[in-house]
Amino acid sequence: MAGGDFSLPKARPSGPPYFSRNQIAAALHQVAVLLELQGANVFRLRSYQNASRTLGSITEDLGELVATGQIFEIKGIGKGLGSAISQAVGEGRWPSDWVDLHNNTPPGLIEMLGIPGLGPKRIKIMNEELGVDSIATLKQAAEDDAIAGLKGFGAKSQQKMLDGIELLARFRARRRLDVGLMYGEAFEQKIASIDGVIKAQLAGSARRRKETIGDLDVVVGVLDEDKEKVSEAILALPGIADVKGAGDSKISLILDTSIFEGGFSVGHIDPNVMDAIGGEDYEQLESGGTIDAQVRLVTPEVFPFTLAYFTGSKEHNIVMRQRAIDRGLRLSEFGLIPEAEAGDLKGMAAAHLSLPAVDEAEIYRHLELDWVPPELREDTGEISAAGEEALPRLIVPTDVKGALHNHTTLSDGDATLEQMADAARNIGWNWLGIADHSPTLKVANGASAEDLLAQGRQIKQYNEAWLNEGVDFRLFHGVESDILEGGKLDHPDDVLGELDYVVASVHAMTKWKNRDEVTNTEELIRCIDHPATTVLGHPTGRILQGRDGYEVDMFAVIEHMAEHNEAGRLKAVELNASPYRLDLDWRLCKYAKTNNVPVVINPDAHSIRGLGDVAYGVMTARKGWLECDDILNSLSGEAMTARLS
Ligand code: DGT
Ligand code: CA
Ligand code: CA
Ligand code: ZN
Repeated sequence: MAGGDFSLPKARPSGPPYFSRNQIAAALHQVAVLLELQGANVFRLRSYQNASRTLGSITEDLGELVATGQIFEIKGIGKGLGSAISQAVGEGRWPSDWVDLHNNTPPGLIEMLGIPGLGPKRIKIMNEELGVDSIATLKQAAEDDAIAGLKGFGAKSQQKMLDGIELLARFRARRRLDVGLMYGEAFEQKIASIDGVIKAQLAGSARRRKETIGDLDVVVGVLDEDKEKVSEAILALPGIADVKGAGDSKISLILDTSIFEGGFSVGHIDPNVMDAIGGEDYEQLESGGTIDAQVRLVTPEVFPFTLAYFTGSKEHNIVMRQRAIDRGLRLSEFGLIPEAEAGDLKGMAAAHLSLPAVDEAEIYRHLELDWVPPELREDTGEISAAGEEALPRLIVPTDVKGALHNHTTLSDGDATLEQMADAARNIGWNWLGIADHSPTLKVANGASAEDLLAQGRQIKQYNEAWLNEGVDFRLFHGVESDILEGGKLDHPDDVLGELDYVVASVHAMTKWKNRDEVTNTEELIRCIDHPATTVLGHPTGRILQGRDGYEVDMFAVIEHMAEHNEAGRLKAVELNASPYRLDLDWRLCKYAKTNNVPVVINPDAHSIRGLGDVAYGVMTARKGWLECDDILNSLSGEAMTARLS
């Protein structure tokens, strides 16, 4: 519920049953919360809480329990609640006292329920004692230090509320790419399987693989005569928390986590990252989260134009439209229409005059352009490149043969060296680099020099065995060294000399964030100058939706790395593929490319599953114009051995 919608669930279009067991349980829970906000009798609200919990755990079919009257026999569901549930399930109508309760509760109080860790009891106290009646007034009261003085509150819980307000605002504004894609792809597939849908495709920033997503945009191809039927079927899909607007060709709605049949979990997160995004509060927000979605229904002839338009970006569209104007054409979401013929006709009314296009490529061809991959549509030179046959040949997932920054149980990973190697082989890689944490990073169980060297001997044995068996797979041995004061590395030179490579990364974020750009840049450059440093790990330290990176002049850093590479010394910049980081930013990938600084896409895997994050790194690298030759990951095991020696 937190961060999400707090209104009574909408009935299915047909029934009975008009509501599912989960919807009834959610409604009962809401009633309990609202009663508590209003200061109702404890026994009364407990009966709702208990009923909600009971319904959440039964395995019988609710429709049947209601139809047979067995609902009244369930422990904790008496006559009153039994009738209320029967009416809802059987007739699709909520009891009027439940509806009244929702209508009579000030929206500001409900809004505050979205703040992680804040419940109805405390909201009621703050409302009575301080007149707090919205998130805005709560924030003011906390900043005025008025809450700390309330009985049972204190300075700590006051601060926690301020943090919660900030977290909620950030969370509501945009979502990370991985989360947006999970919702988007689930929704796209559900729509695609509806009878009458010719094609459904995710557009907008999700299709462009931006690092964060504002809302989802889906374009649906459907014949005119099927529009109504399809639109009704979309509104009846599971996972729709609310409908903001539904017209003939446009639907705006809110999706929630019930769209995921297997449930929704955030998976394993590096504790360091977890901290930055709000810890348990974040998990709570995410599991009760929602995302907005806009659906456009269009006929198949118009589909490519609508898809191109809603893929954006707005900036890309503006340049495209101008290019059309220069050729006497009018480009819109409905078509590419000769100006001379269009006259006063606008929108769909002019669609029949459009030049034909079976796909997006044909639209680009009409404008004398190559098809531009969606990731590049940000108006950063892609349109002129498309006019000169100069678009990059972007990398694809299968170009990745290995990655350099991965952890094992030697530091803070979940999987052993052997398990990680097996997993890498299973996904078709030819090599894997192991870079566990260095001793200074105690929170991540940084390994001692002794343990590190022992890991190296084990790696050597594995490599010899694979060589003898004729298996084309090898491990490289590195370390993720913390960058210490003065840009120093975290092991003596003789230990570093035993390794294949070093990933140098900043972990003392507080110190680096409190320092100026010039000093930080100098420190990074000093560390890069260390002969043992091979890769600069998560170069800015940013956590998406969590914290900004430290101040640093990445242009200067990349230029400095370029000098090393020119002199034949390998200095690569990491594109950390964790969807929480995606650091190097795609906007800087192109800069690395033009400076001939190799990029290495690294999952920073702390588990077998973590290796899969490389997919997000590939998306971001594509967005940053990277080709096979620009990344180290595309090298064969043999070529990688040569690059590292
Ligand atoms: P988001 O949702 O903030 O992550 O970013 P987008 O790019 O998905 O933006 P959104 O959802 O507002 O609109 C989807 C696309 O529709 C956008 O990328 C381009 C197109 N579009 C929306 N508004 C305009 C506009 O005013 N002019 C033009 N040329 N295109 C627009
Ligand atoms: Ca969007
Ligand atoms: Ca949108
Ligand atoms: Zn790491």
